[in-house]
Amino acid sequence: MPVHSSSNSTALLSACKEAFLMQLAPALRTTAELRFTQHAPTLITRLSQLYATRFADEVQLKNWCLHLMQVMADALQARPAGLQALDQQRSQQPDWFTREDRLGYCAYTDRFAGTLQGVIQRIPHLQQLGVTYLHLLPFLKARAGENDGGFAVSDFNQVEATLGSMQDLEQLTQALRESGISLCSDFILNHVADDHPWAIAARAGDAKYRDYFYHYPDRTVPDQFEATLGQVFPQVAPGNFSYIDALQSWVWTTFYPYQWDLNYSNPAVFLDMTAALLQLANRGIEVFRLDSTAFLWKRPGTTCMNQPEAHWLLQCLRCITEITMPGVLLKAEAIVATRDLPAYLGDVQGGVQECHLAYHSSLMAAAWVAVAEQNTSLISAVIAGTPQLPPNTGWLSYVRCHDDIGWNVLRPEANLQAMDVEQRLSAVSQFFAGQGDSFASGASFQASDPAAVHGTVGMAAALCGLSRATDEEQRRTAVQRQLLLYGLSFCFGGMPLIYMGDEFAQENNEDYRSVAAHQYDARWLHRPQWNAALAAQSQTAGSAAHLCSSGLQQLLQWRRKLPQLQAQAARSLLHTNSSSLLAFSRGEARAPFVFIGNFSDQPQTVILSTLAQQLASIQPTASSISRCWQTPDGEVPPDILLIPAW
Ligand code: OTU
Repeated sequence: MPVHSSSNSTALLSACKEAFLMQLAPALRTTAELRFTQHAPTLITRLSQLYATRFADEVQLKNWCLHLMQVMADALQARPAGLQALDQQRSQQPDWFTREDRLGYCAYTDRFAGTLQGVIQRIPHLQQLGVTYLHLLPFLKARAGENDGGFAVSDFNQVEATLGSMQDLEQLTQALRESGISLCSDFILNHVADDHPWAIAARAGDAKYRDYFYHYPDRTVPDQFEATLGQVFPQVAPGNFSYIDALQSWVWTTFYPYQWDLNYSNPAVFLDMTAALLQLANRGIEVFRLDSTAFLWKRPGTTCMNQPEAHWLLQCLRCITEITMPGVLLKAEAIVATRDLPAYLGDVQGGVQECHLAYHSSLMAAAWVAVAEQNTSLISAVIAGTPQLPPNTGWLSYVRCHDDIGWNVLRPEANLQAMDVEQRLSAVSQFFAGQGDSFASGASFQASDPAAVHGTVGMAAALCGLSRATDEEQRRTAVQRQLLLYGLSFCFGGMPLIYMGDEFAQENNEDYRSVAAHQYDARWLHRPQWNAALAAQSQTAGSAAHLCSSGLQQLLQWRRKLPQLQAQAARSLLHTNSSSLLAFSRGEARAPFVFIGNFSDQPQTVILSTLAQQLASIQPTASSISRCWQTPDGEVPPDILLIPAW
C-alpha cells in the first residue's frame, strides 16, 4: 500500500525539507531537492508512525526529525566527489546490480587475504572469476575474545586493528571500484557488543544509554516474551535474555549473551545507527548487508520477527540512502520462511521500497533437501511460493554462506506435503551429518537433541560427497552435485554468490576445534583459510579443484550471455516427468531460457514434448549433452541449459 501523509506530517515534511536543504552547499541542492521530494514523504510518515508516541509533543518529534535532517545533510556534504558521481550514474540506471553479468563473492578478510590491504592483492583472482561484488565478513572493531566472527561490533568507526585501518578501507574500496567491484559490508544493526561505548555507558549507570537496550529488573517480562520466542543458538546460548550484574537487569540478547539487542523503539538508537551507516558509506562501502533484519522490533505474544515496524525501519533507511546516496544498496539478511521474504524487497504494487536484495534462504536450504532426498518436491514448492519481485530488486541466490544451513525456514512448505515434517527435516540433517549410507560429511548445528531439526554445517564440497569419495567417479559426481547447486544459483534470478573456497571445491576446516574463541561454534567448520595449493591445483586438469573451477567458469560464461537470467526476468516452474528433476523457464515465453537440473543419482529422461507443451518456442526434437539425457537425436536448442546429472 502506498504511504500517505496526514496534514500534520505535511507540516513536518516542509520543516524537514527546509532544514535539510538549507544545510547543503548550493551546488548540491537541486539534485538533493528532487530526491527529497520523491522519498521524504514516506520517510516522515514512517518515522511518525514509529516514534510520534515516544515524544511528549509534536515539537519534540519535530526537533528530533530536524536532528536527523542534520545527520543526513552532513553525510551528503561529506560525501566524496567520486561517490557522488557514482550515485548520479546509478540513479540513471537503477537496475545496474540485477544484470546477468553480476556476480558476488564472499570471504573473511583475514582468511582470504590477511588484511584489507591483502584483499587488494587478490583483486586479480576476483576479476578472473568475473566478480562484481565482494562481501567481506565483519571487519569493524569487534569485542576481544569471543565475538561471533566479528558480529559483535565494539566501534562502527574503527576497523579491527589486525585487519587494517579506516584508511586501508578507503584504499580498498577505491581499488575495488576501479576494478568494477562493489564492496559489501555487514551492517550489524540488531545488536552491539557488550563493550561498545553505549553498553559501557549503560553499565556505568547512564540512563540515556541504558535505554539503548531492552532491560528488565526481573523475569516477569522476559518470561512472557520467552513463551513465544524462538532460539537461534539453543545449545550454547539458550534463551533470549542475559542477566547483567552491573545493570541488575535482564538484557535482551537474541544471539550470544555478549550481543545486546538495540532498542529501536528508542528514536535515539535509530538516529545514531543511521549516522553510523552513512559514515561507513562515505568510506566507499557500496552495499550493506543488513544483519538480522527480522529481529529489529519486539512485540509481546509474537516471535518478535518480521514485525511491521521492522519493515518500516528498513524503509526509513532506504529513503535516507535514496535521498543522500542513491548509489548505495541495502541487502536484507532475514532468515525467515519463503512467505515472509518478499516483504523485505518492498511492495510490488504500492511502490514502497525497502531493500534492493534479500537472501533467499529457503531456496538455498530447499536445494540441499533436494540433494539429500533426490527429490525436488520441496524446492518446487519454495519456487512456486516465490513471487515476482518489485522493479529493481533481486534475490541474493547462494549455495552456502558462513552460517549454518537452517532447516526450520522450510517448515511451512514441508507442512503442506504429506510427510511428517520433523522426521523429514531430521532425516535431511542426519544425512548431511553423514549418517547411514550418506555421501556427505558435514555436522548438525546446535541441535538440542540428536533428532531435533536445526541446521547443518560443512563446506559445499564436503556436503556434496567429495571428502568421502574414494575413486575418480565419486569425485566427479561430488563436484557435479556442487555445480548443479551453483548452476541453480546462477540461473534463479538475482545476484549469485560464490563462497570463498567453493571455486576450488575446498573441503571442511577442522582447525576451529583447537581455537578457544571458536571451538563452541561449529560454523567454523566451513570457514576456510585461503588455500594457495588448491588454487594452484585448480589449474591442473584432472583434480577435483580443476573440475570444479572449470565447471564454474563454463556456467558463468553461459550466464553472461543470457539476458533471460537478469534478476527481473520472469520465472515459471515447469512440470517434468520425474520427481528428481527441477525445471523452470526464465524470460519471455517466445525466447525463454530453461533450467533443468537432475537431483537424482540416476540418469533421468526428460521428455521434451512435456516441456514443449508448456513453452511454445521449444521444439520436441532436442538432444542431450550428457549420459542421463535420453532424447532423440538433434540439436540442443540454444536457450536450454542442461545441467548434467551425475
Ligand atoms: C546472522 O545470522 C549472521 O549471519 C550470523 O553469523 C550471526 O551469528 C548472527 O546474525 C548474529 O549477528 O538468524 O537473521 O547460524 O543463521 O544467527 C539473523 C545462525 C540470523 C544464523 C543466524 C543469523
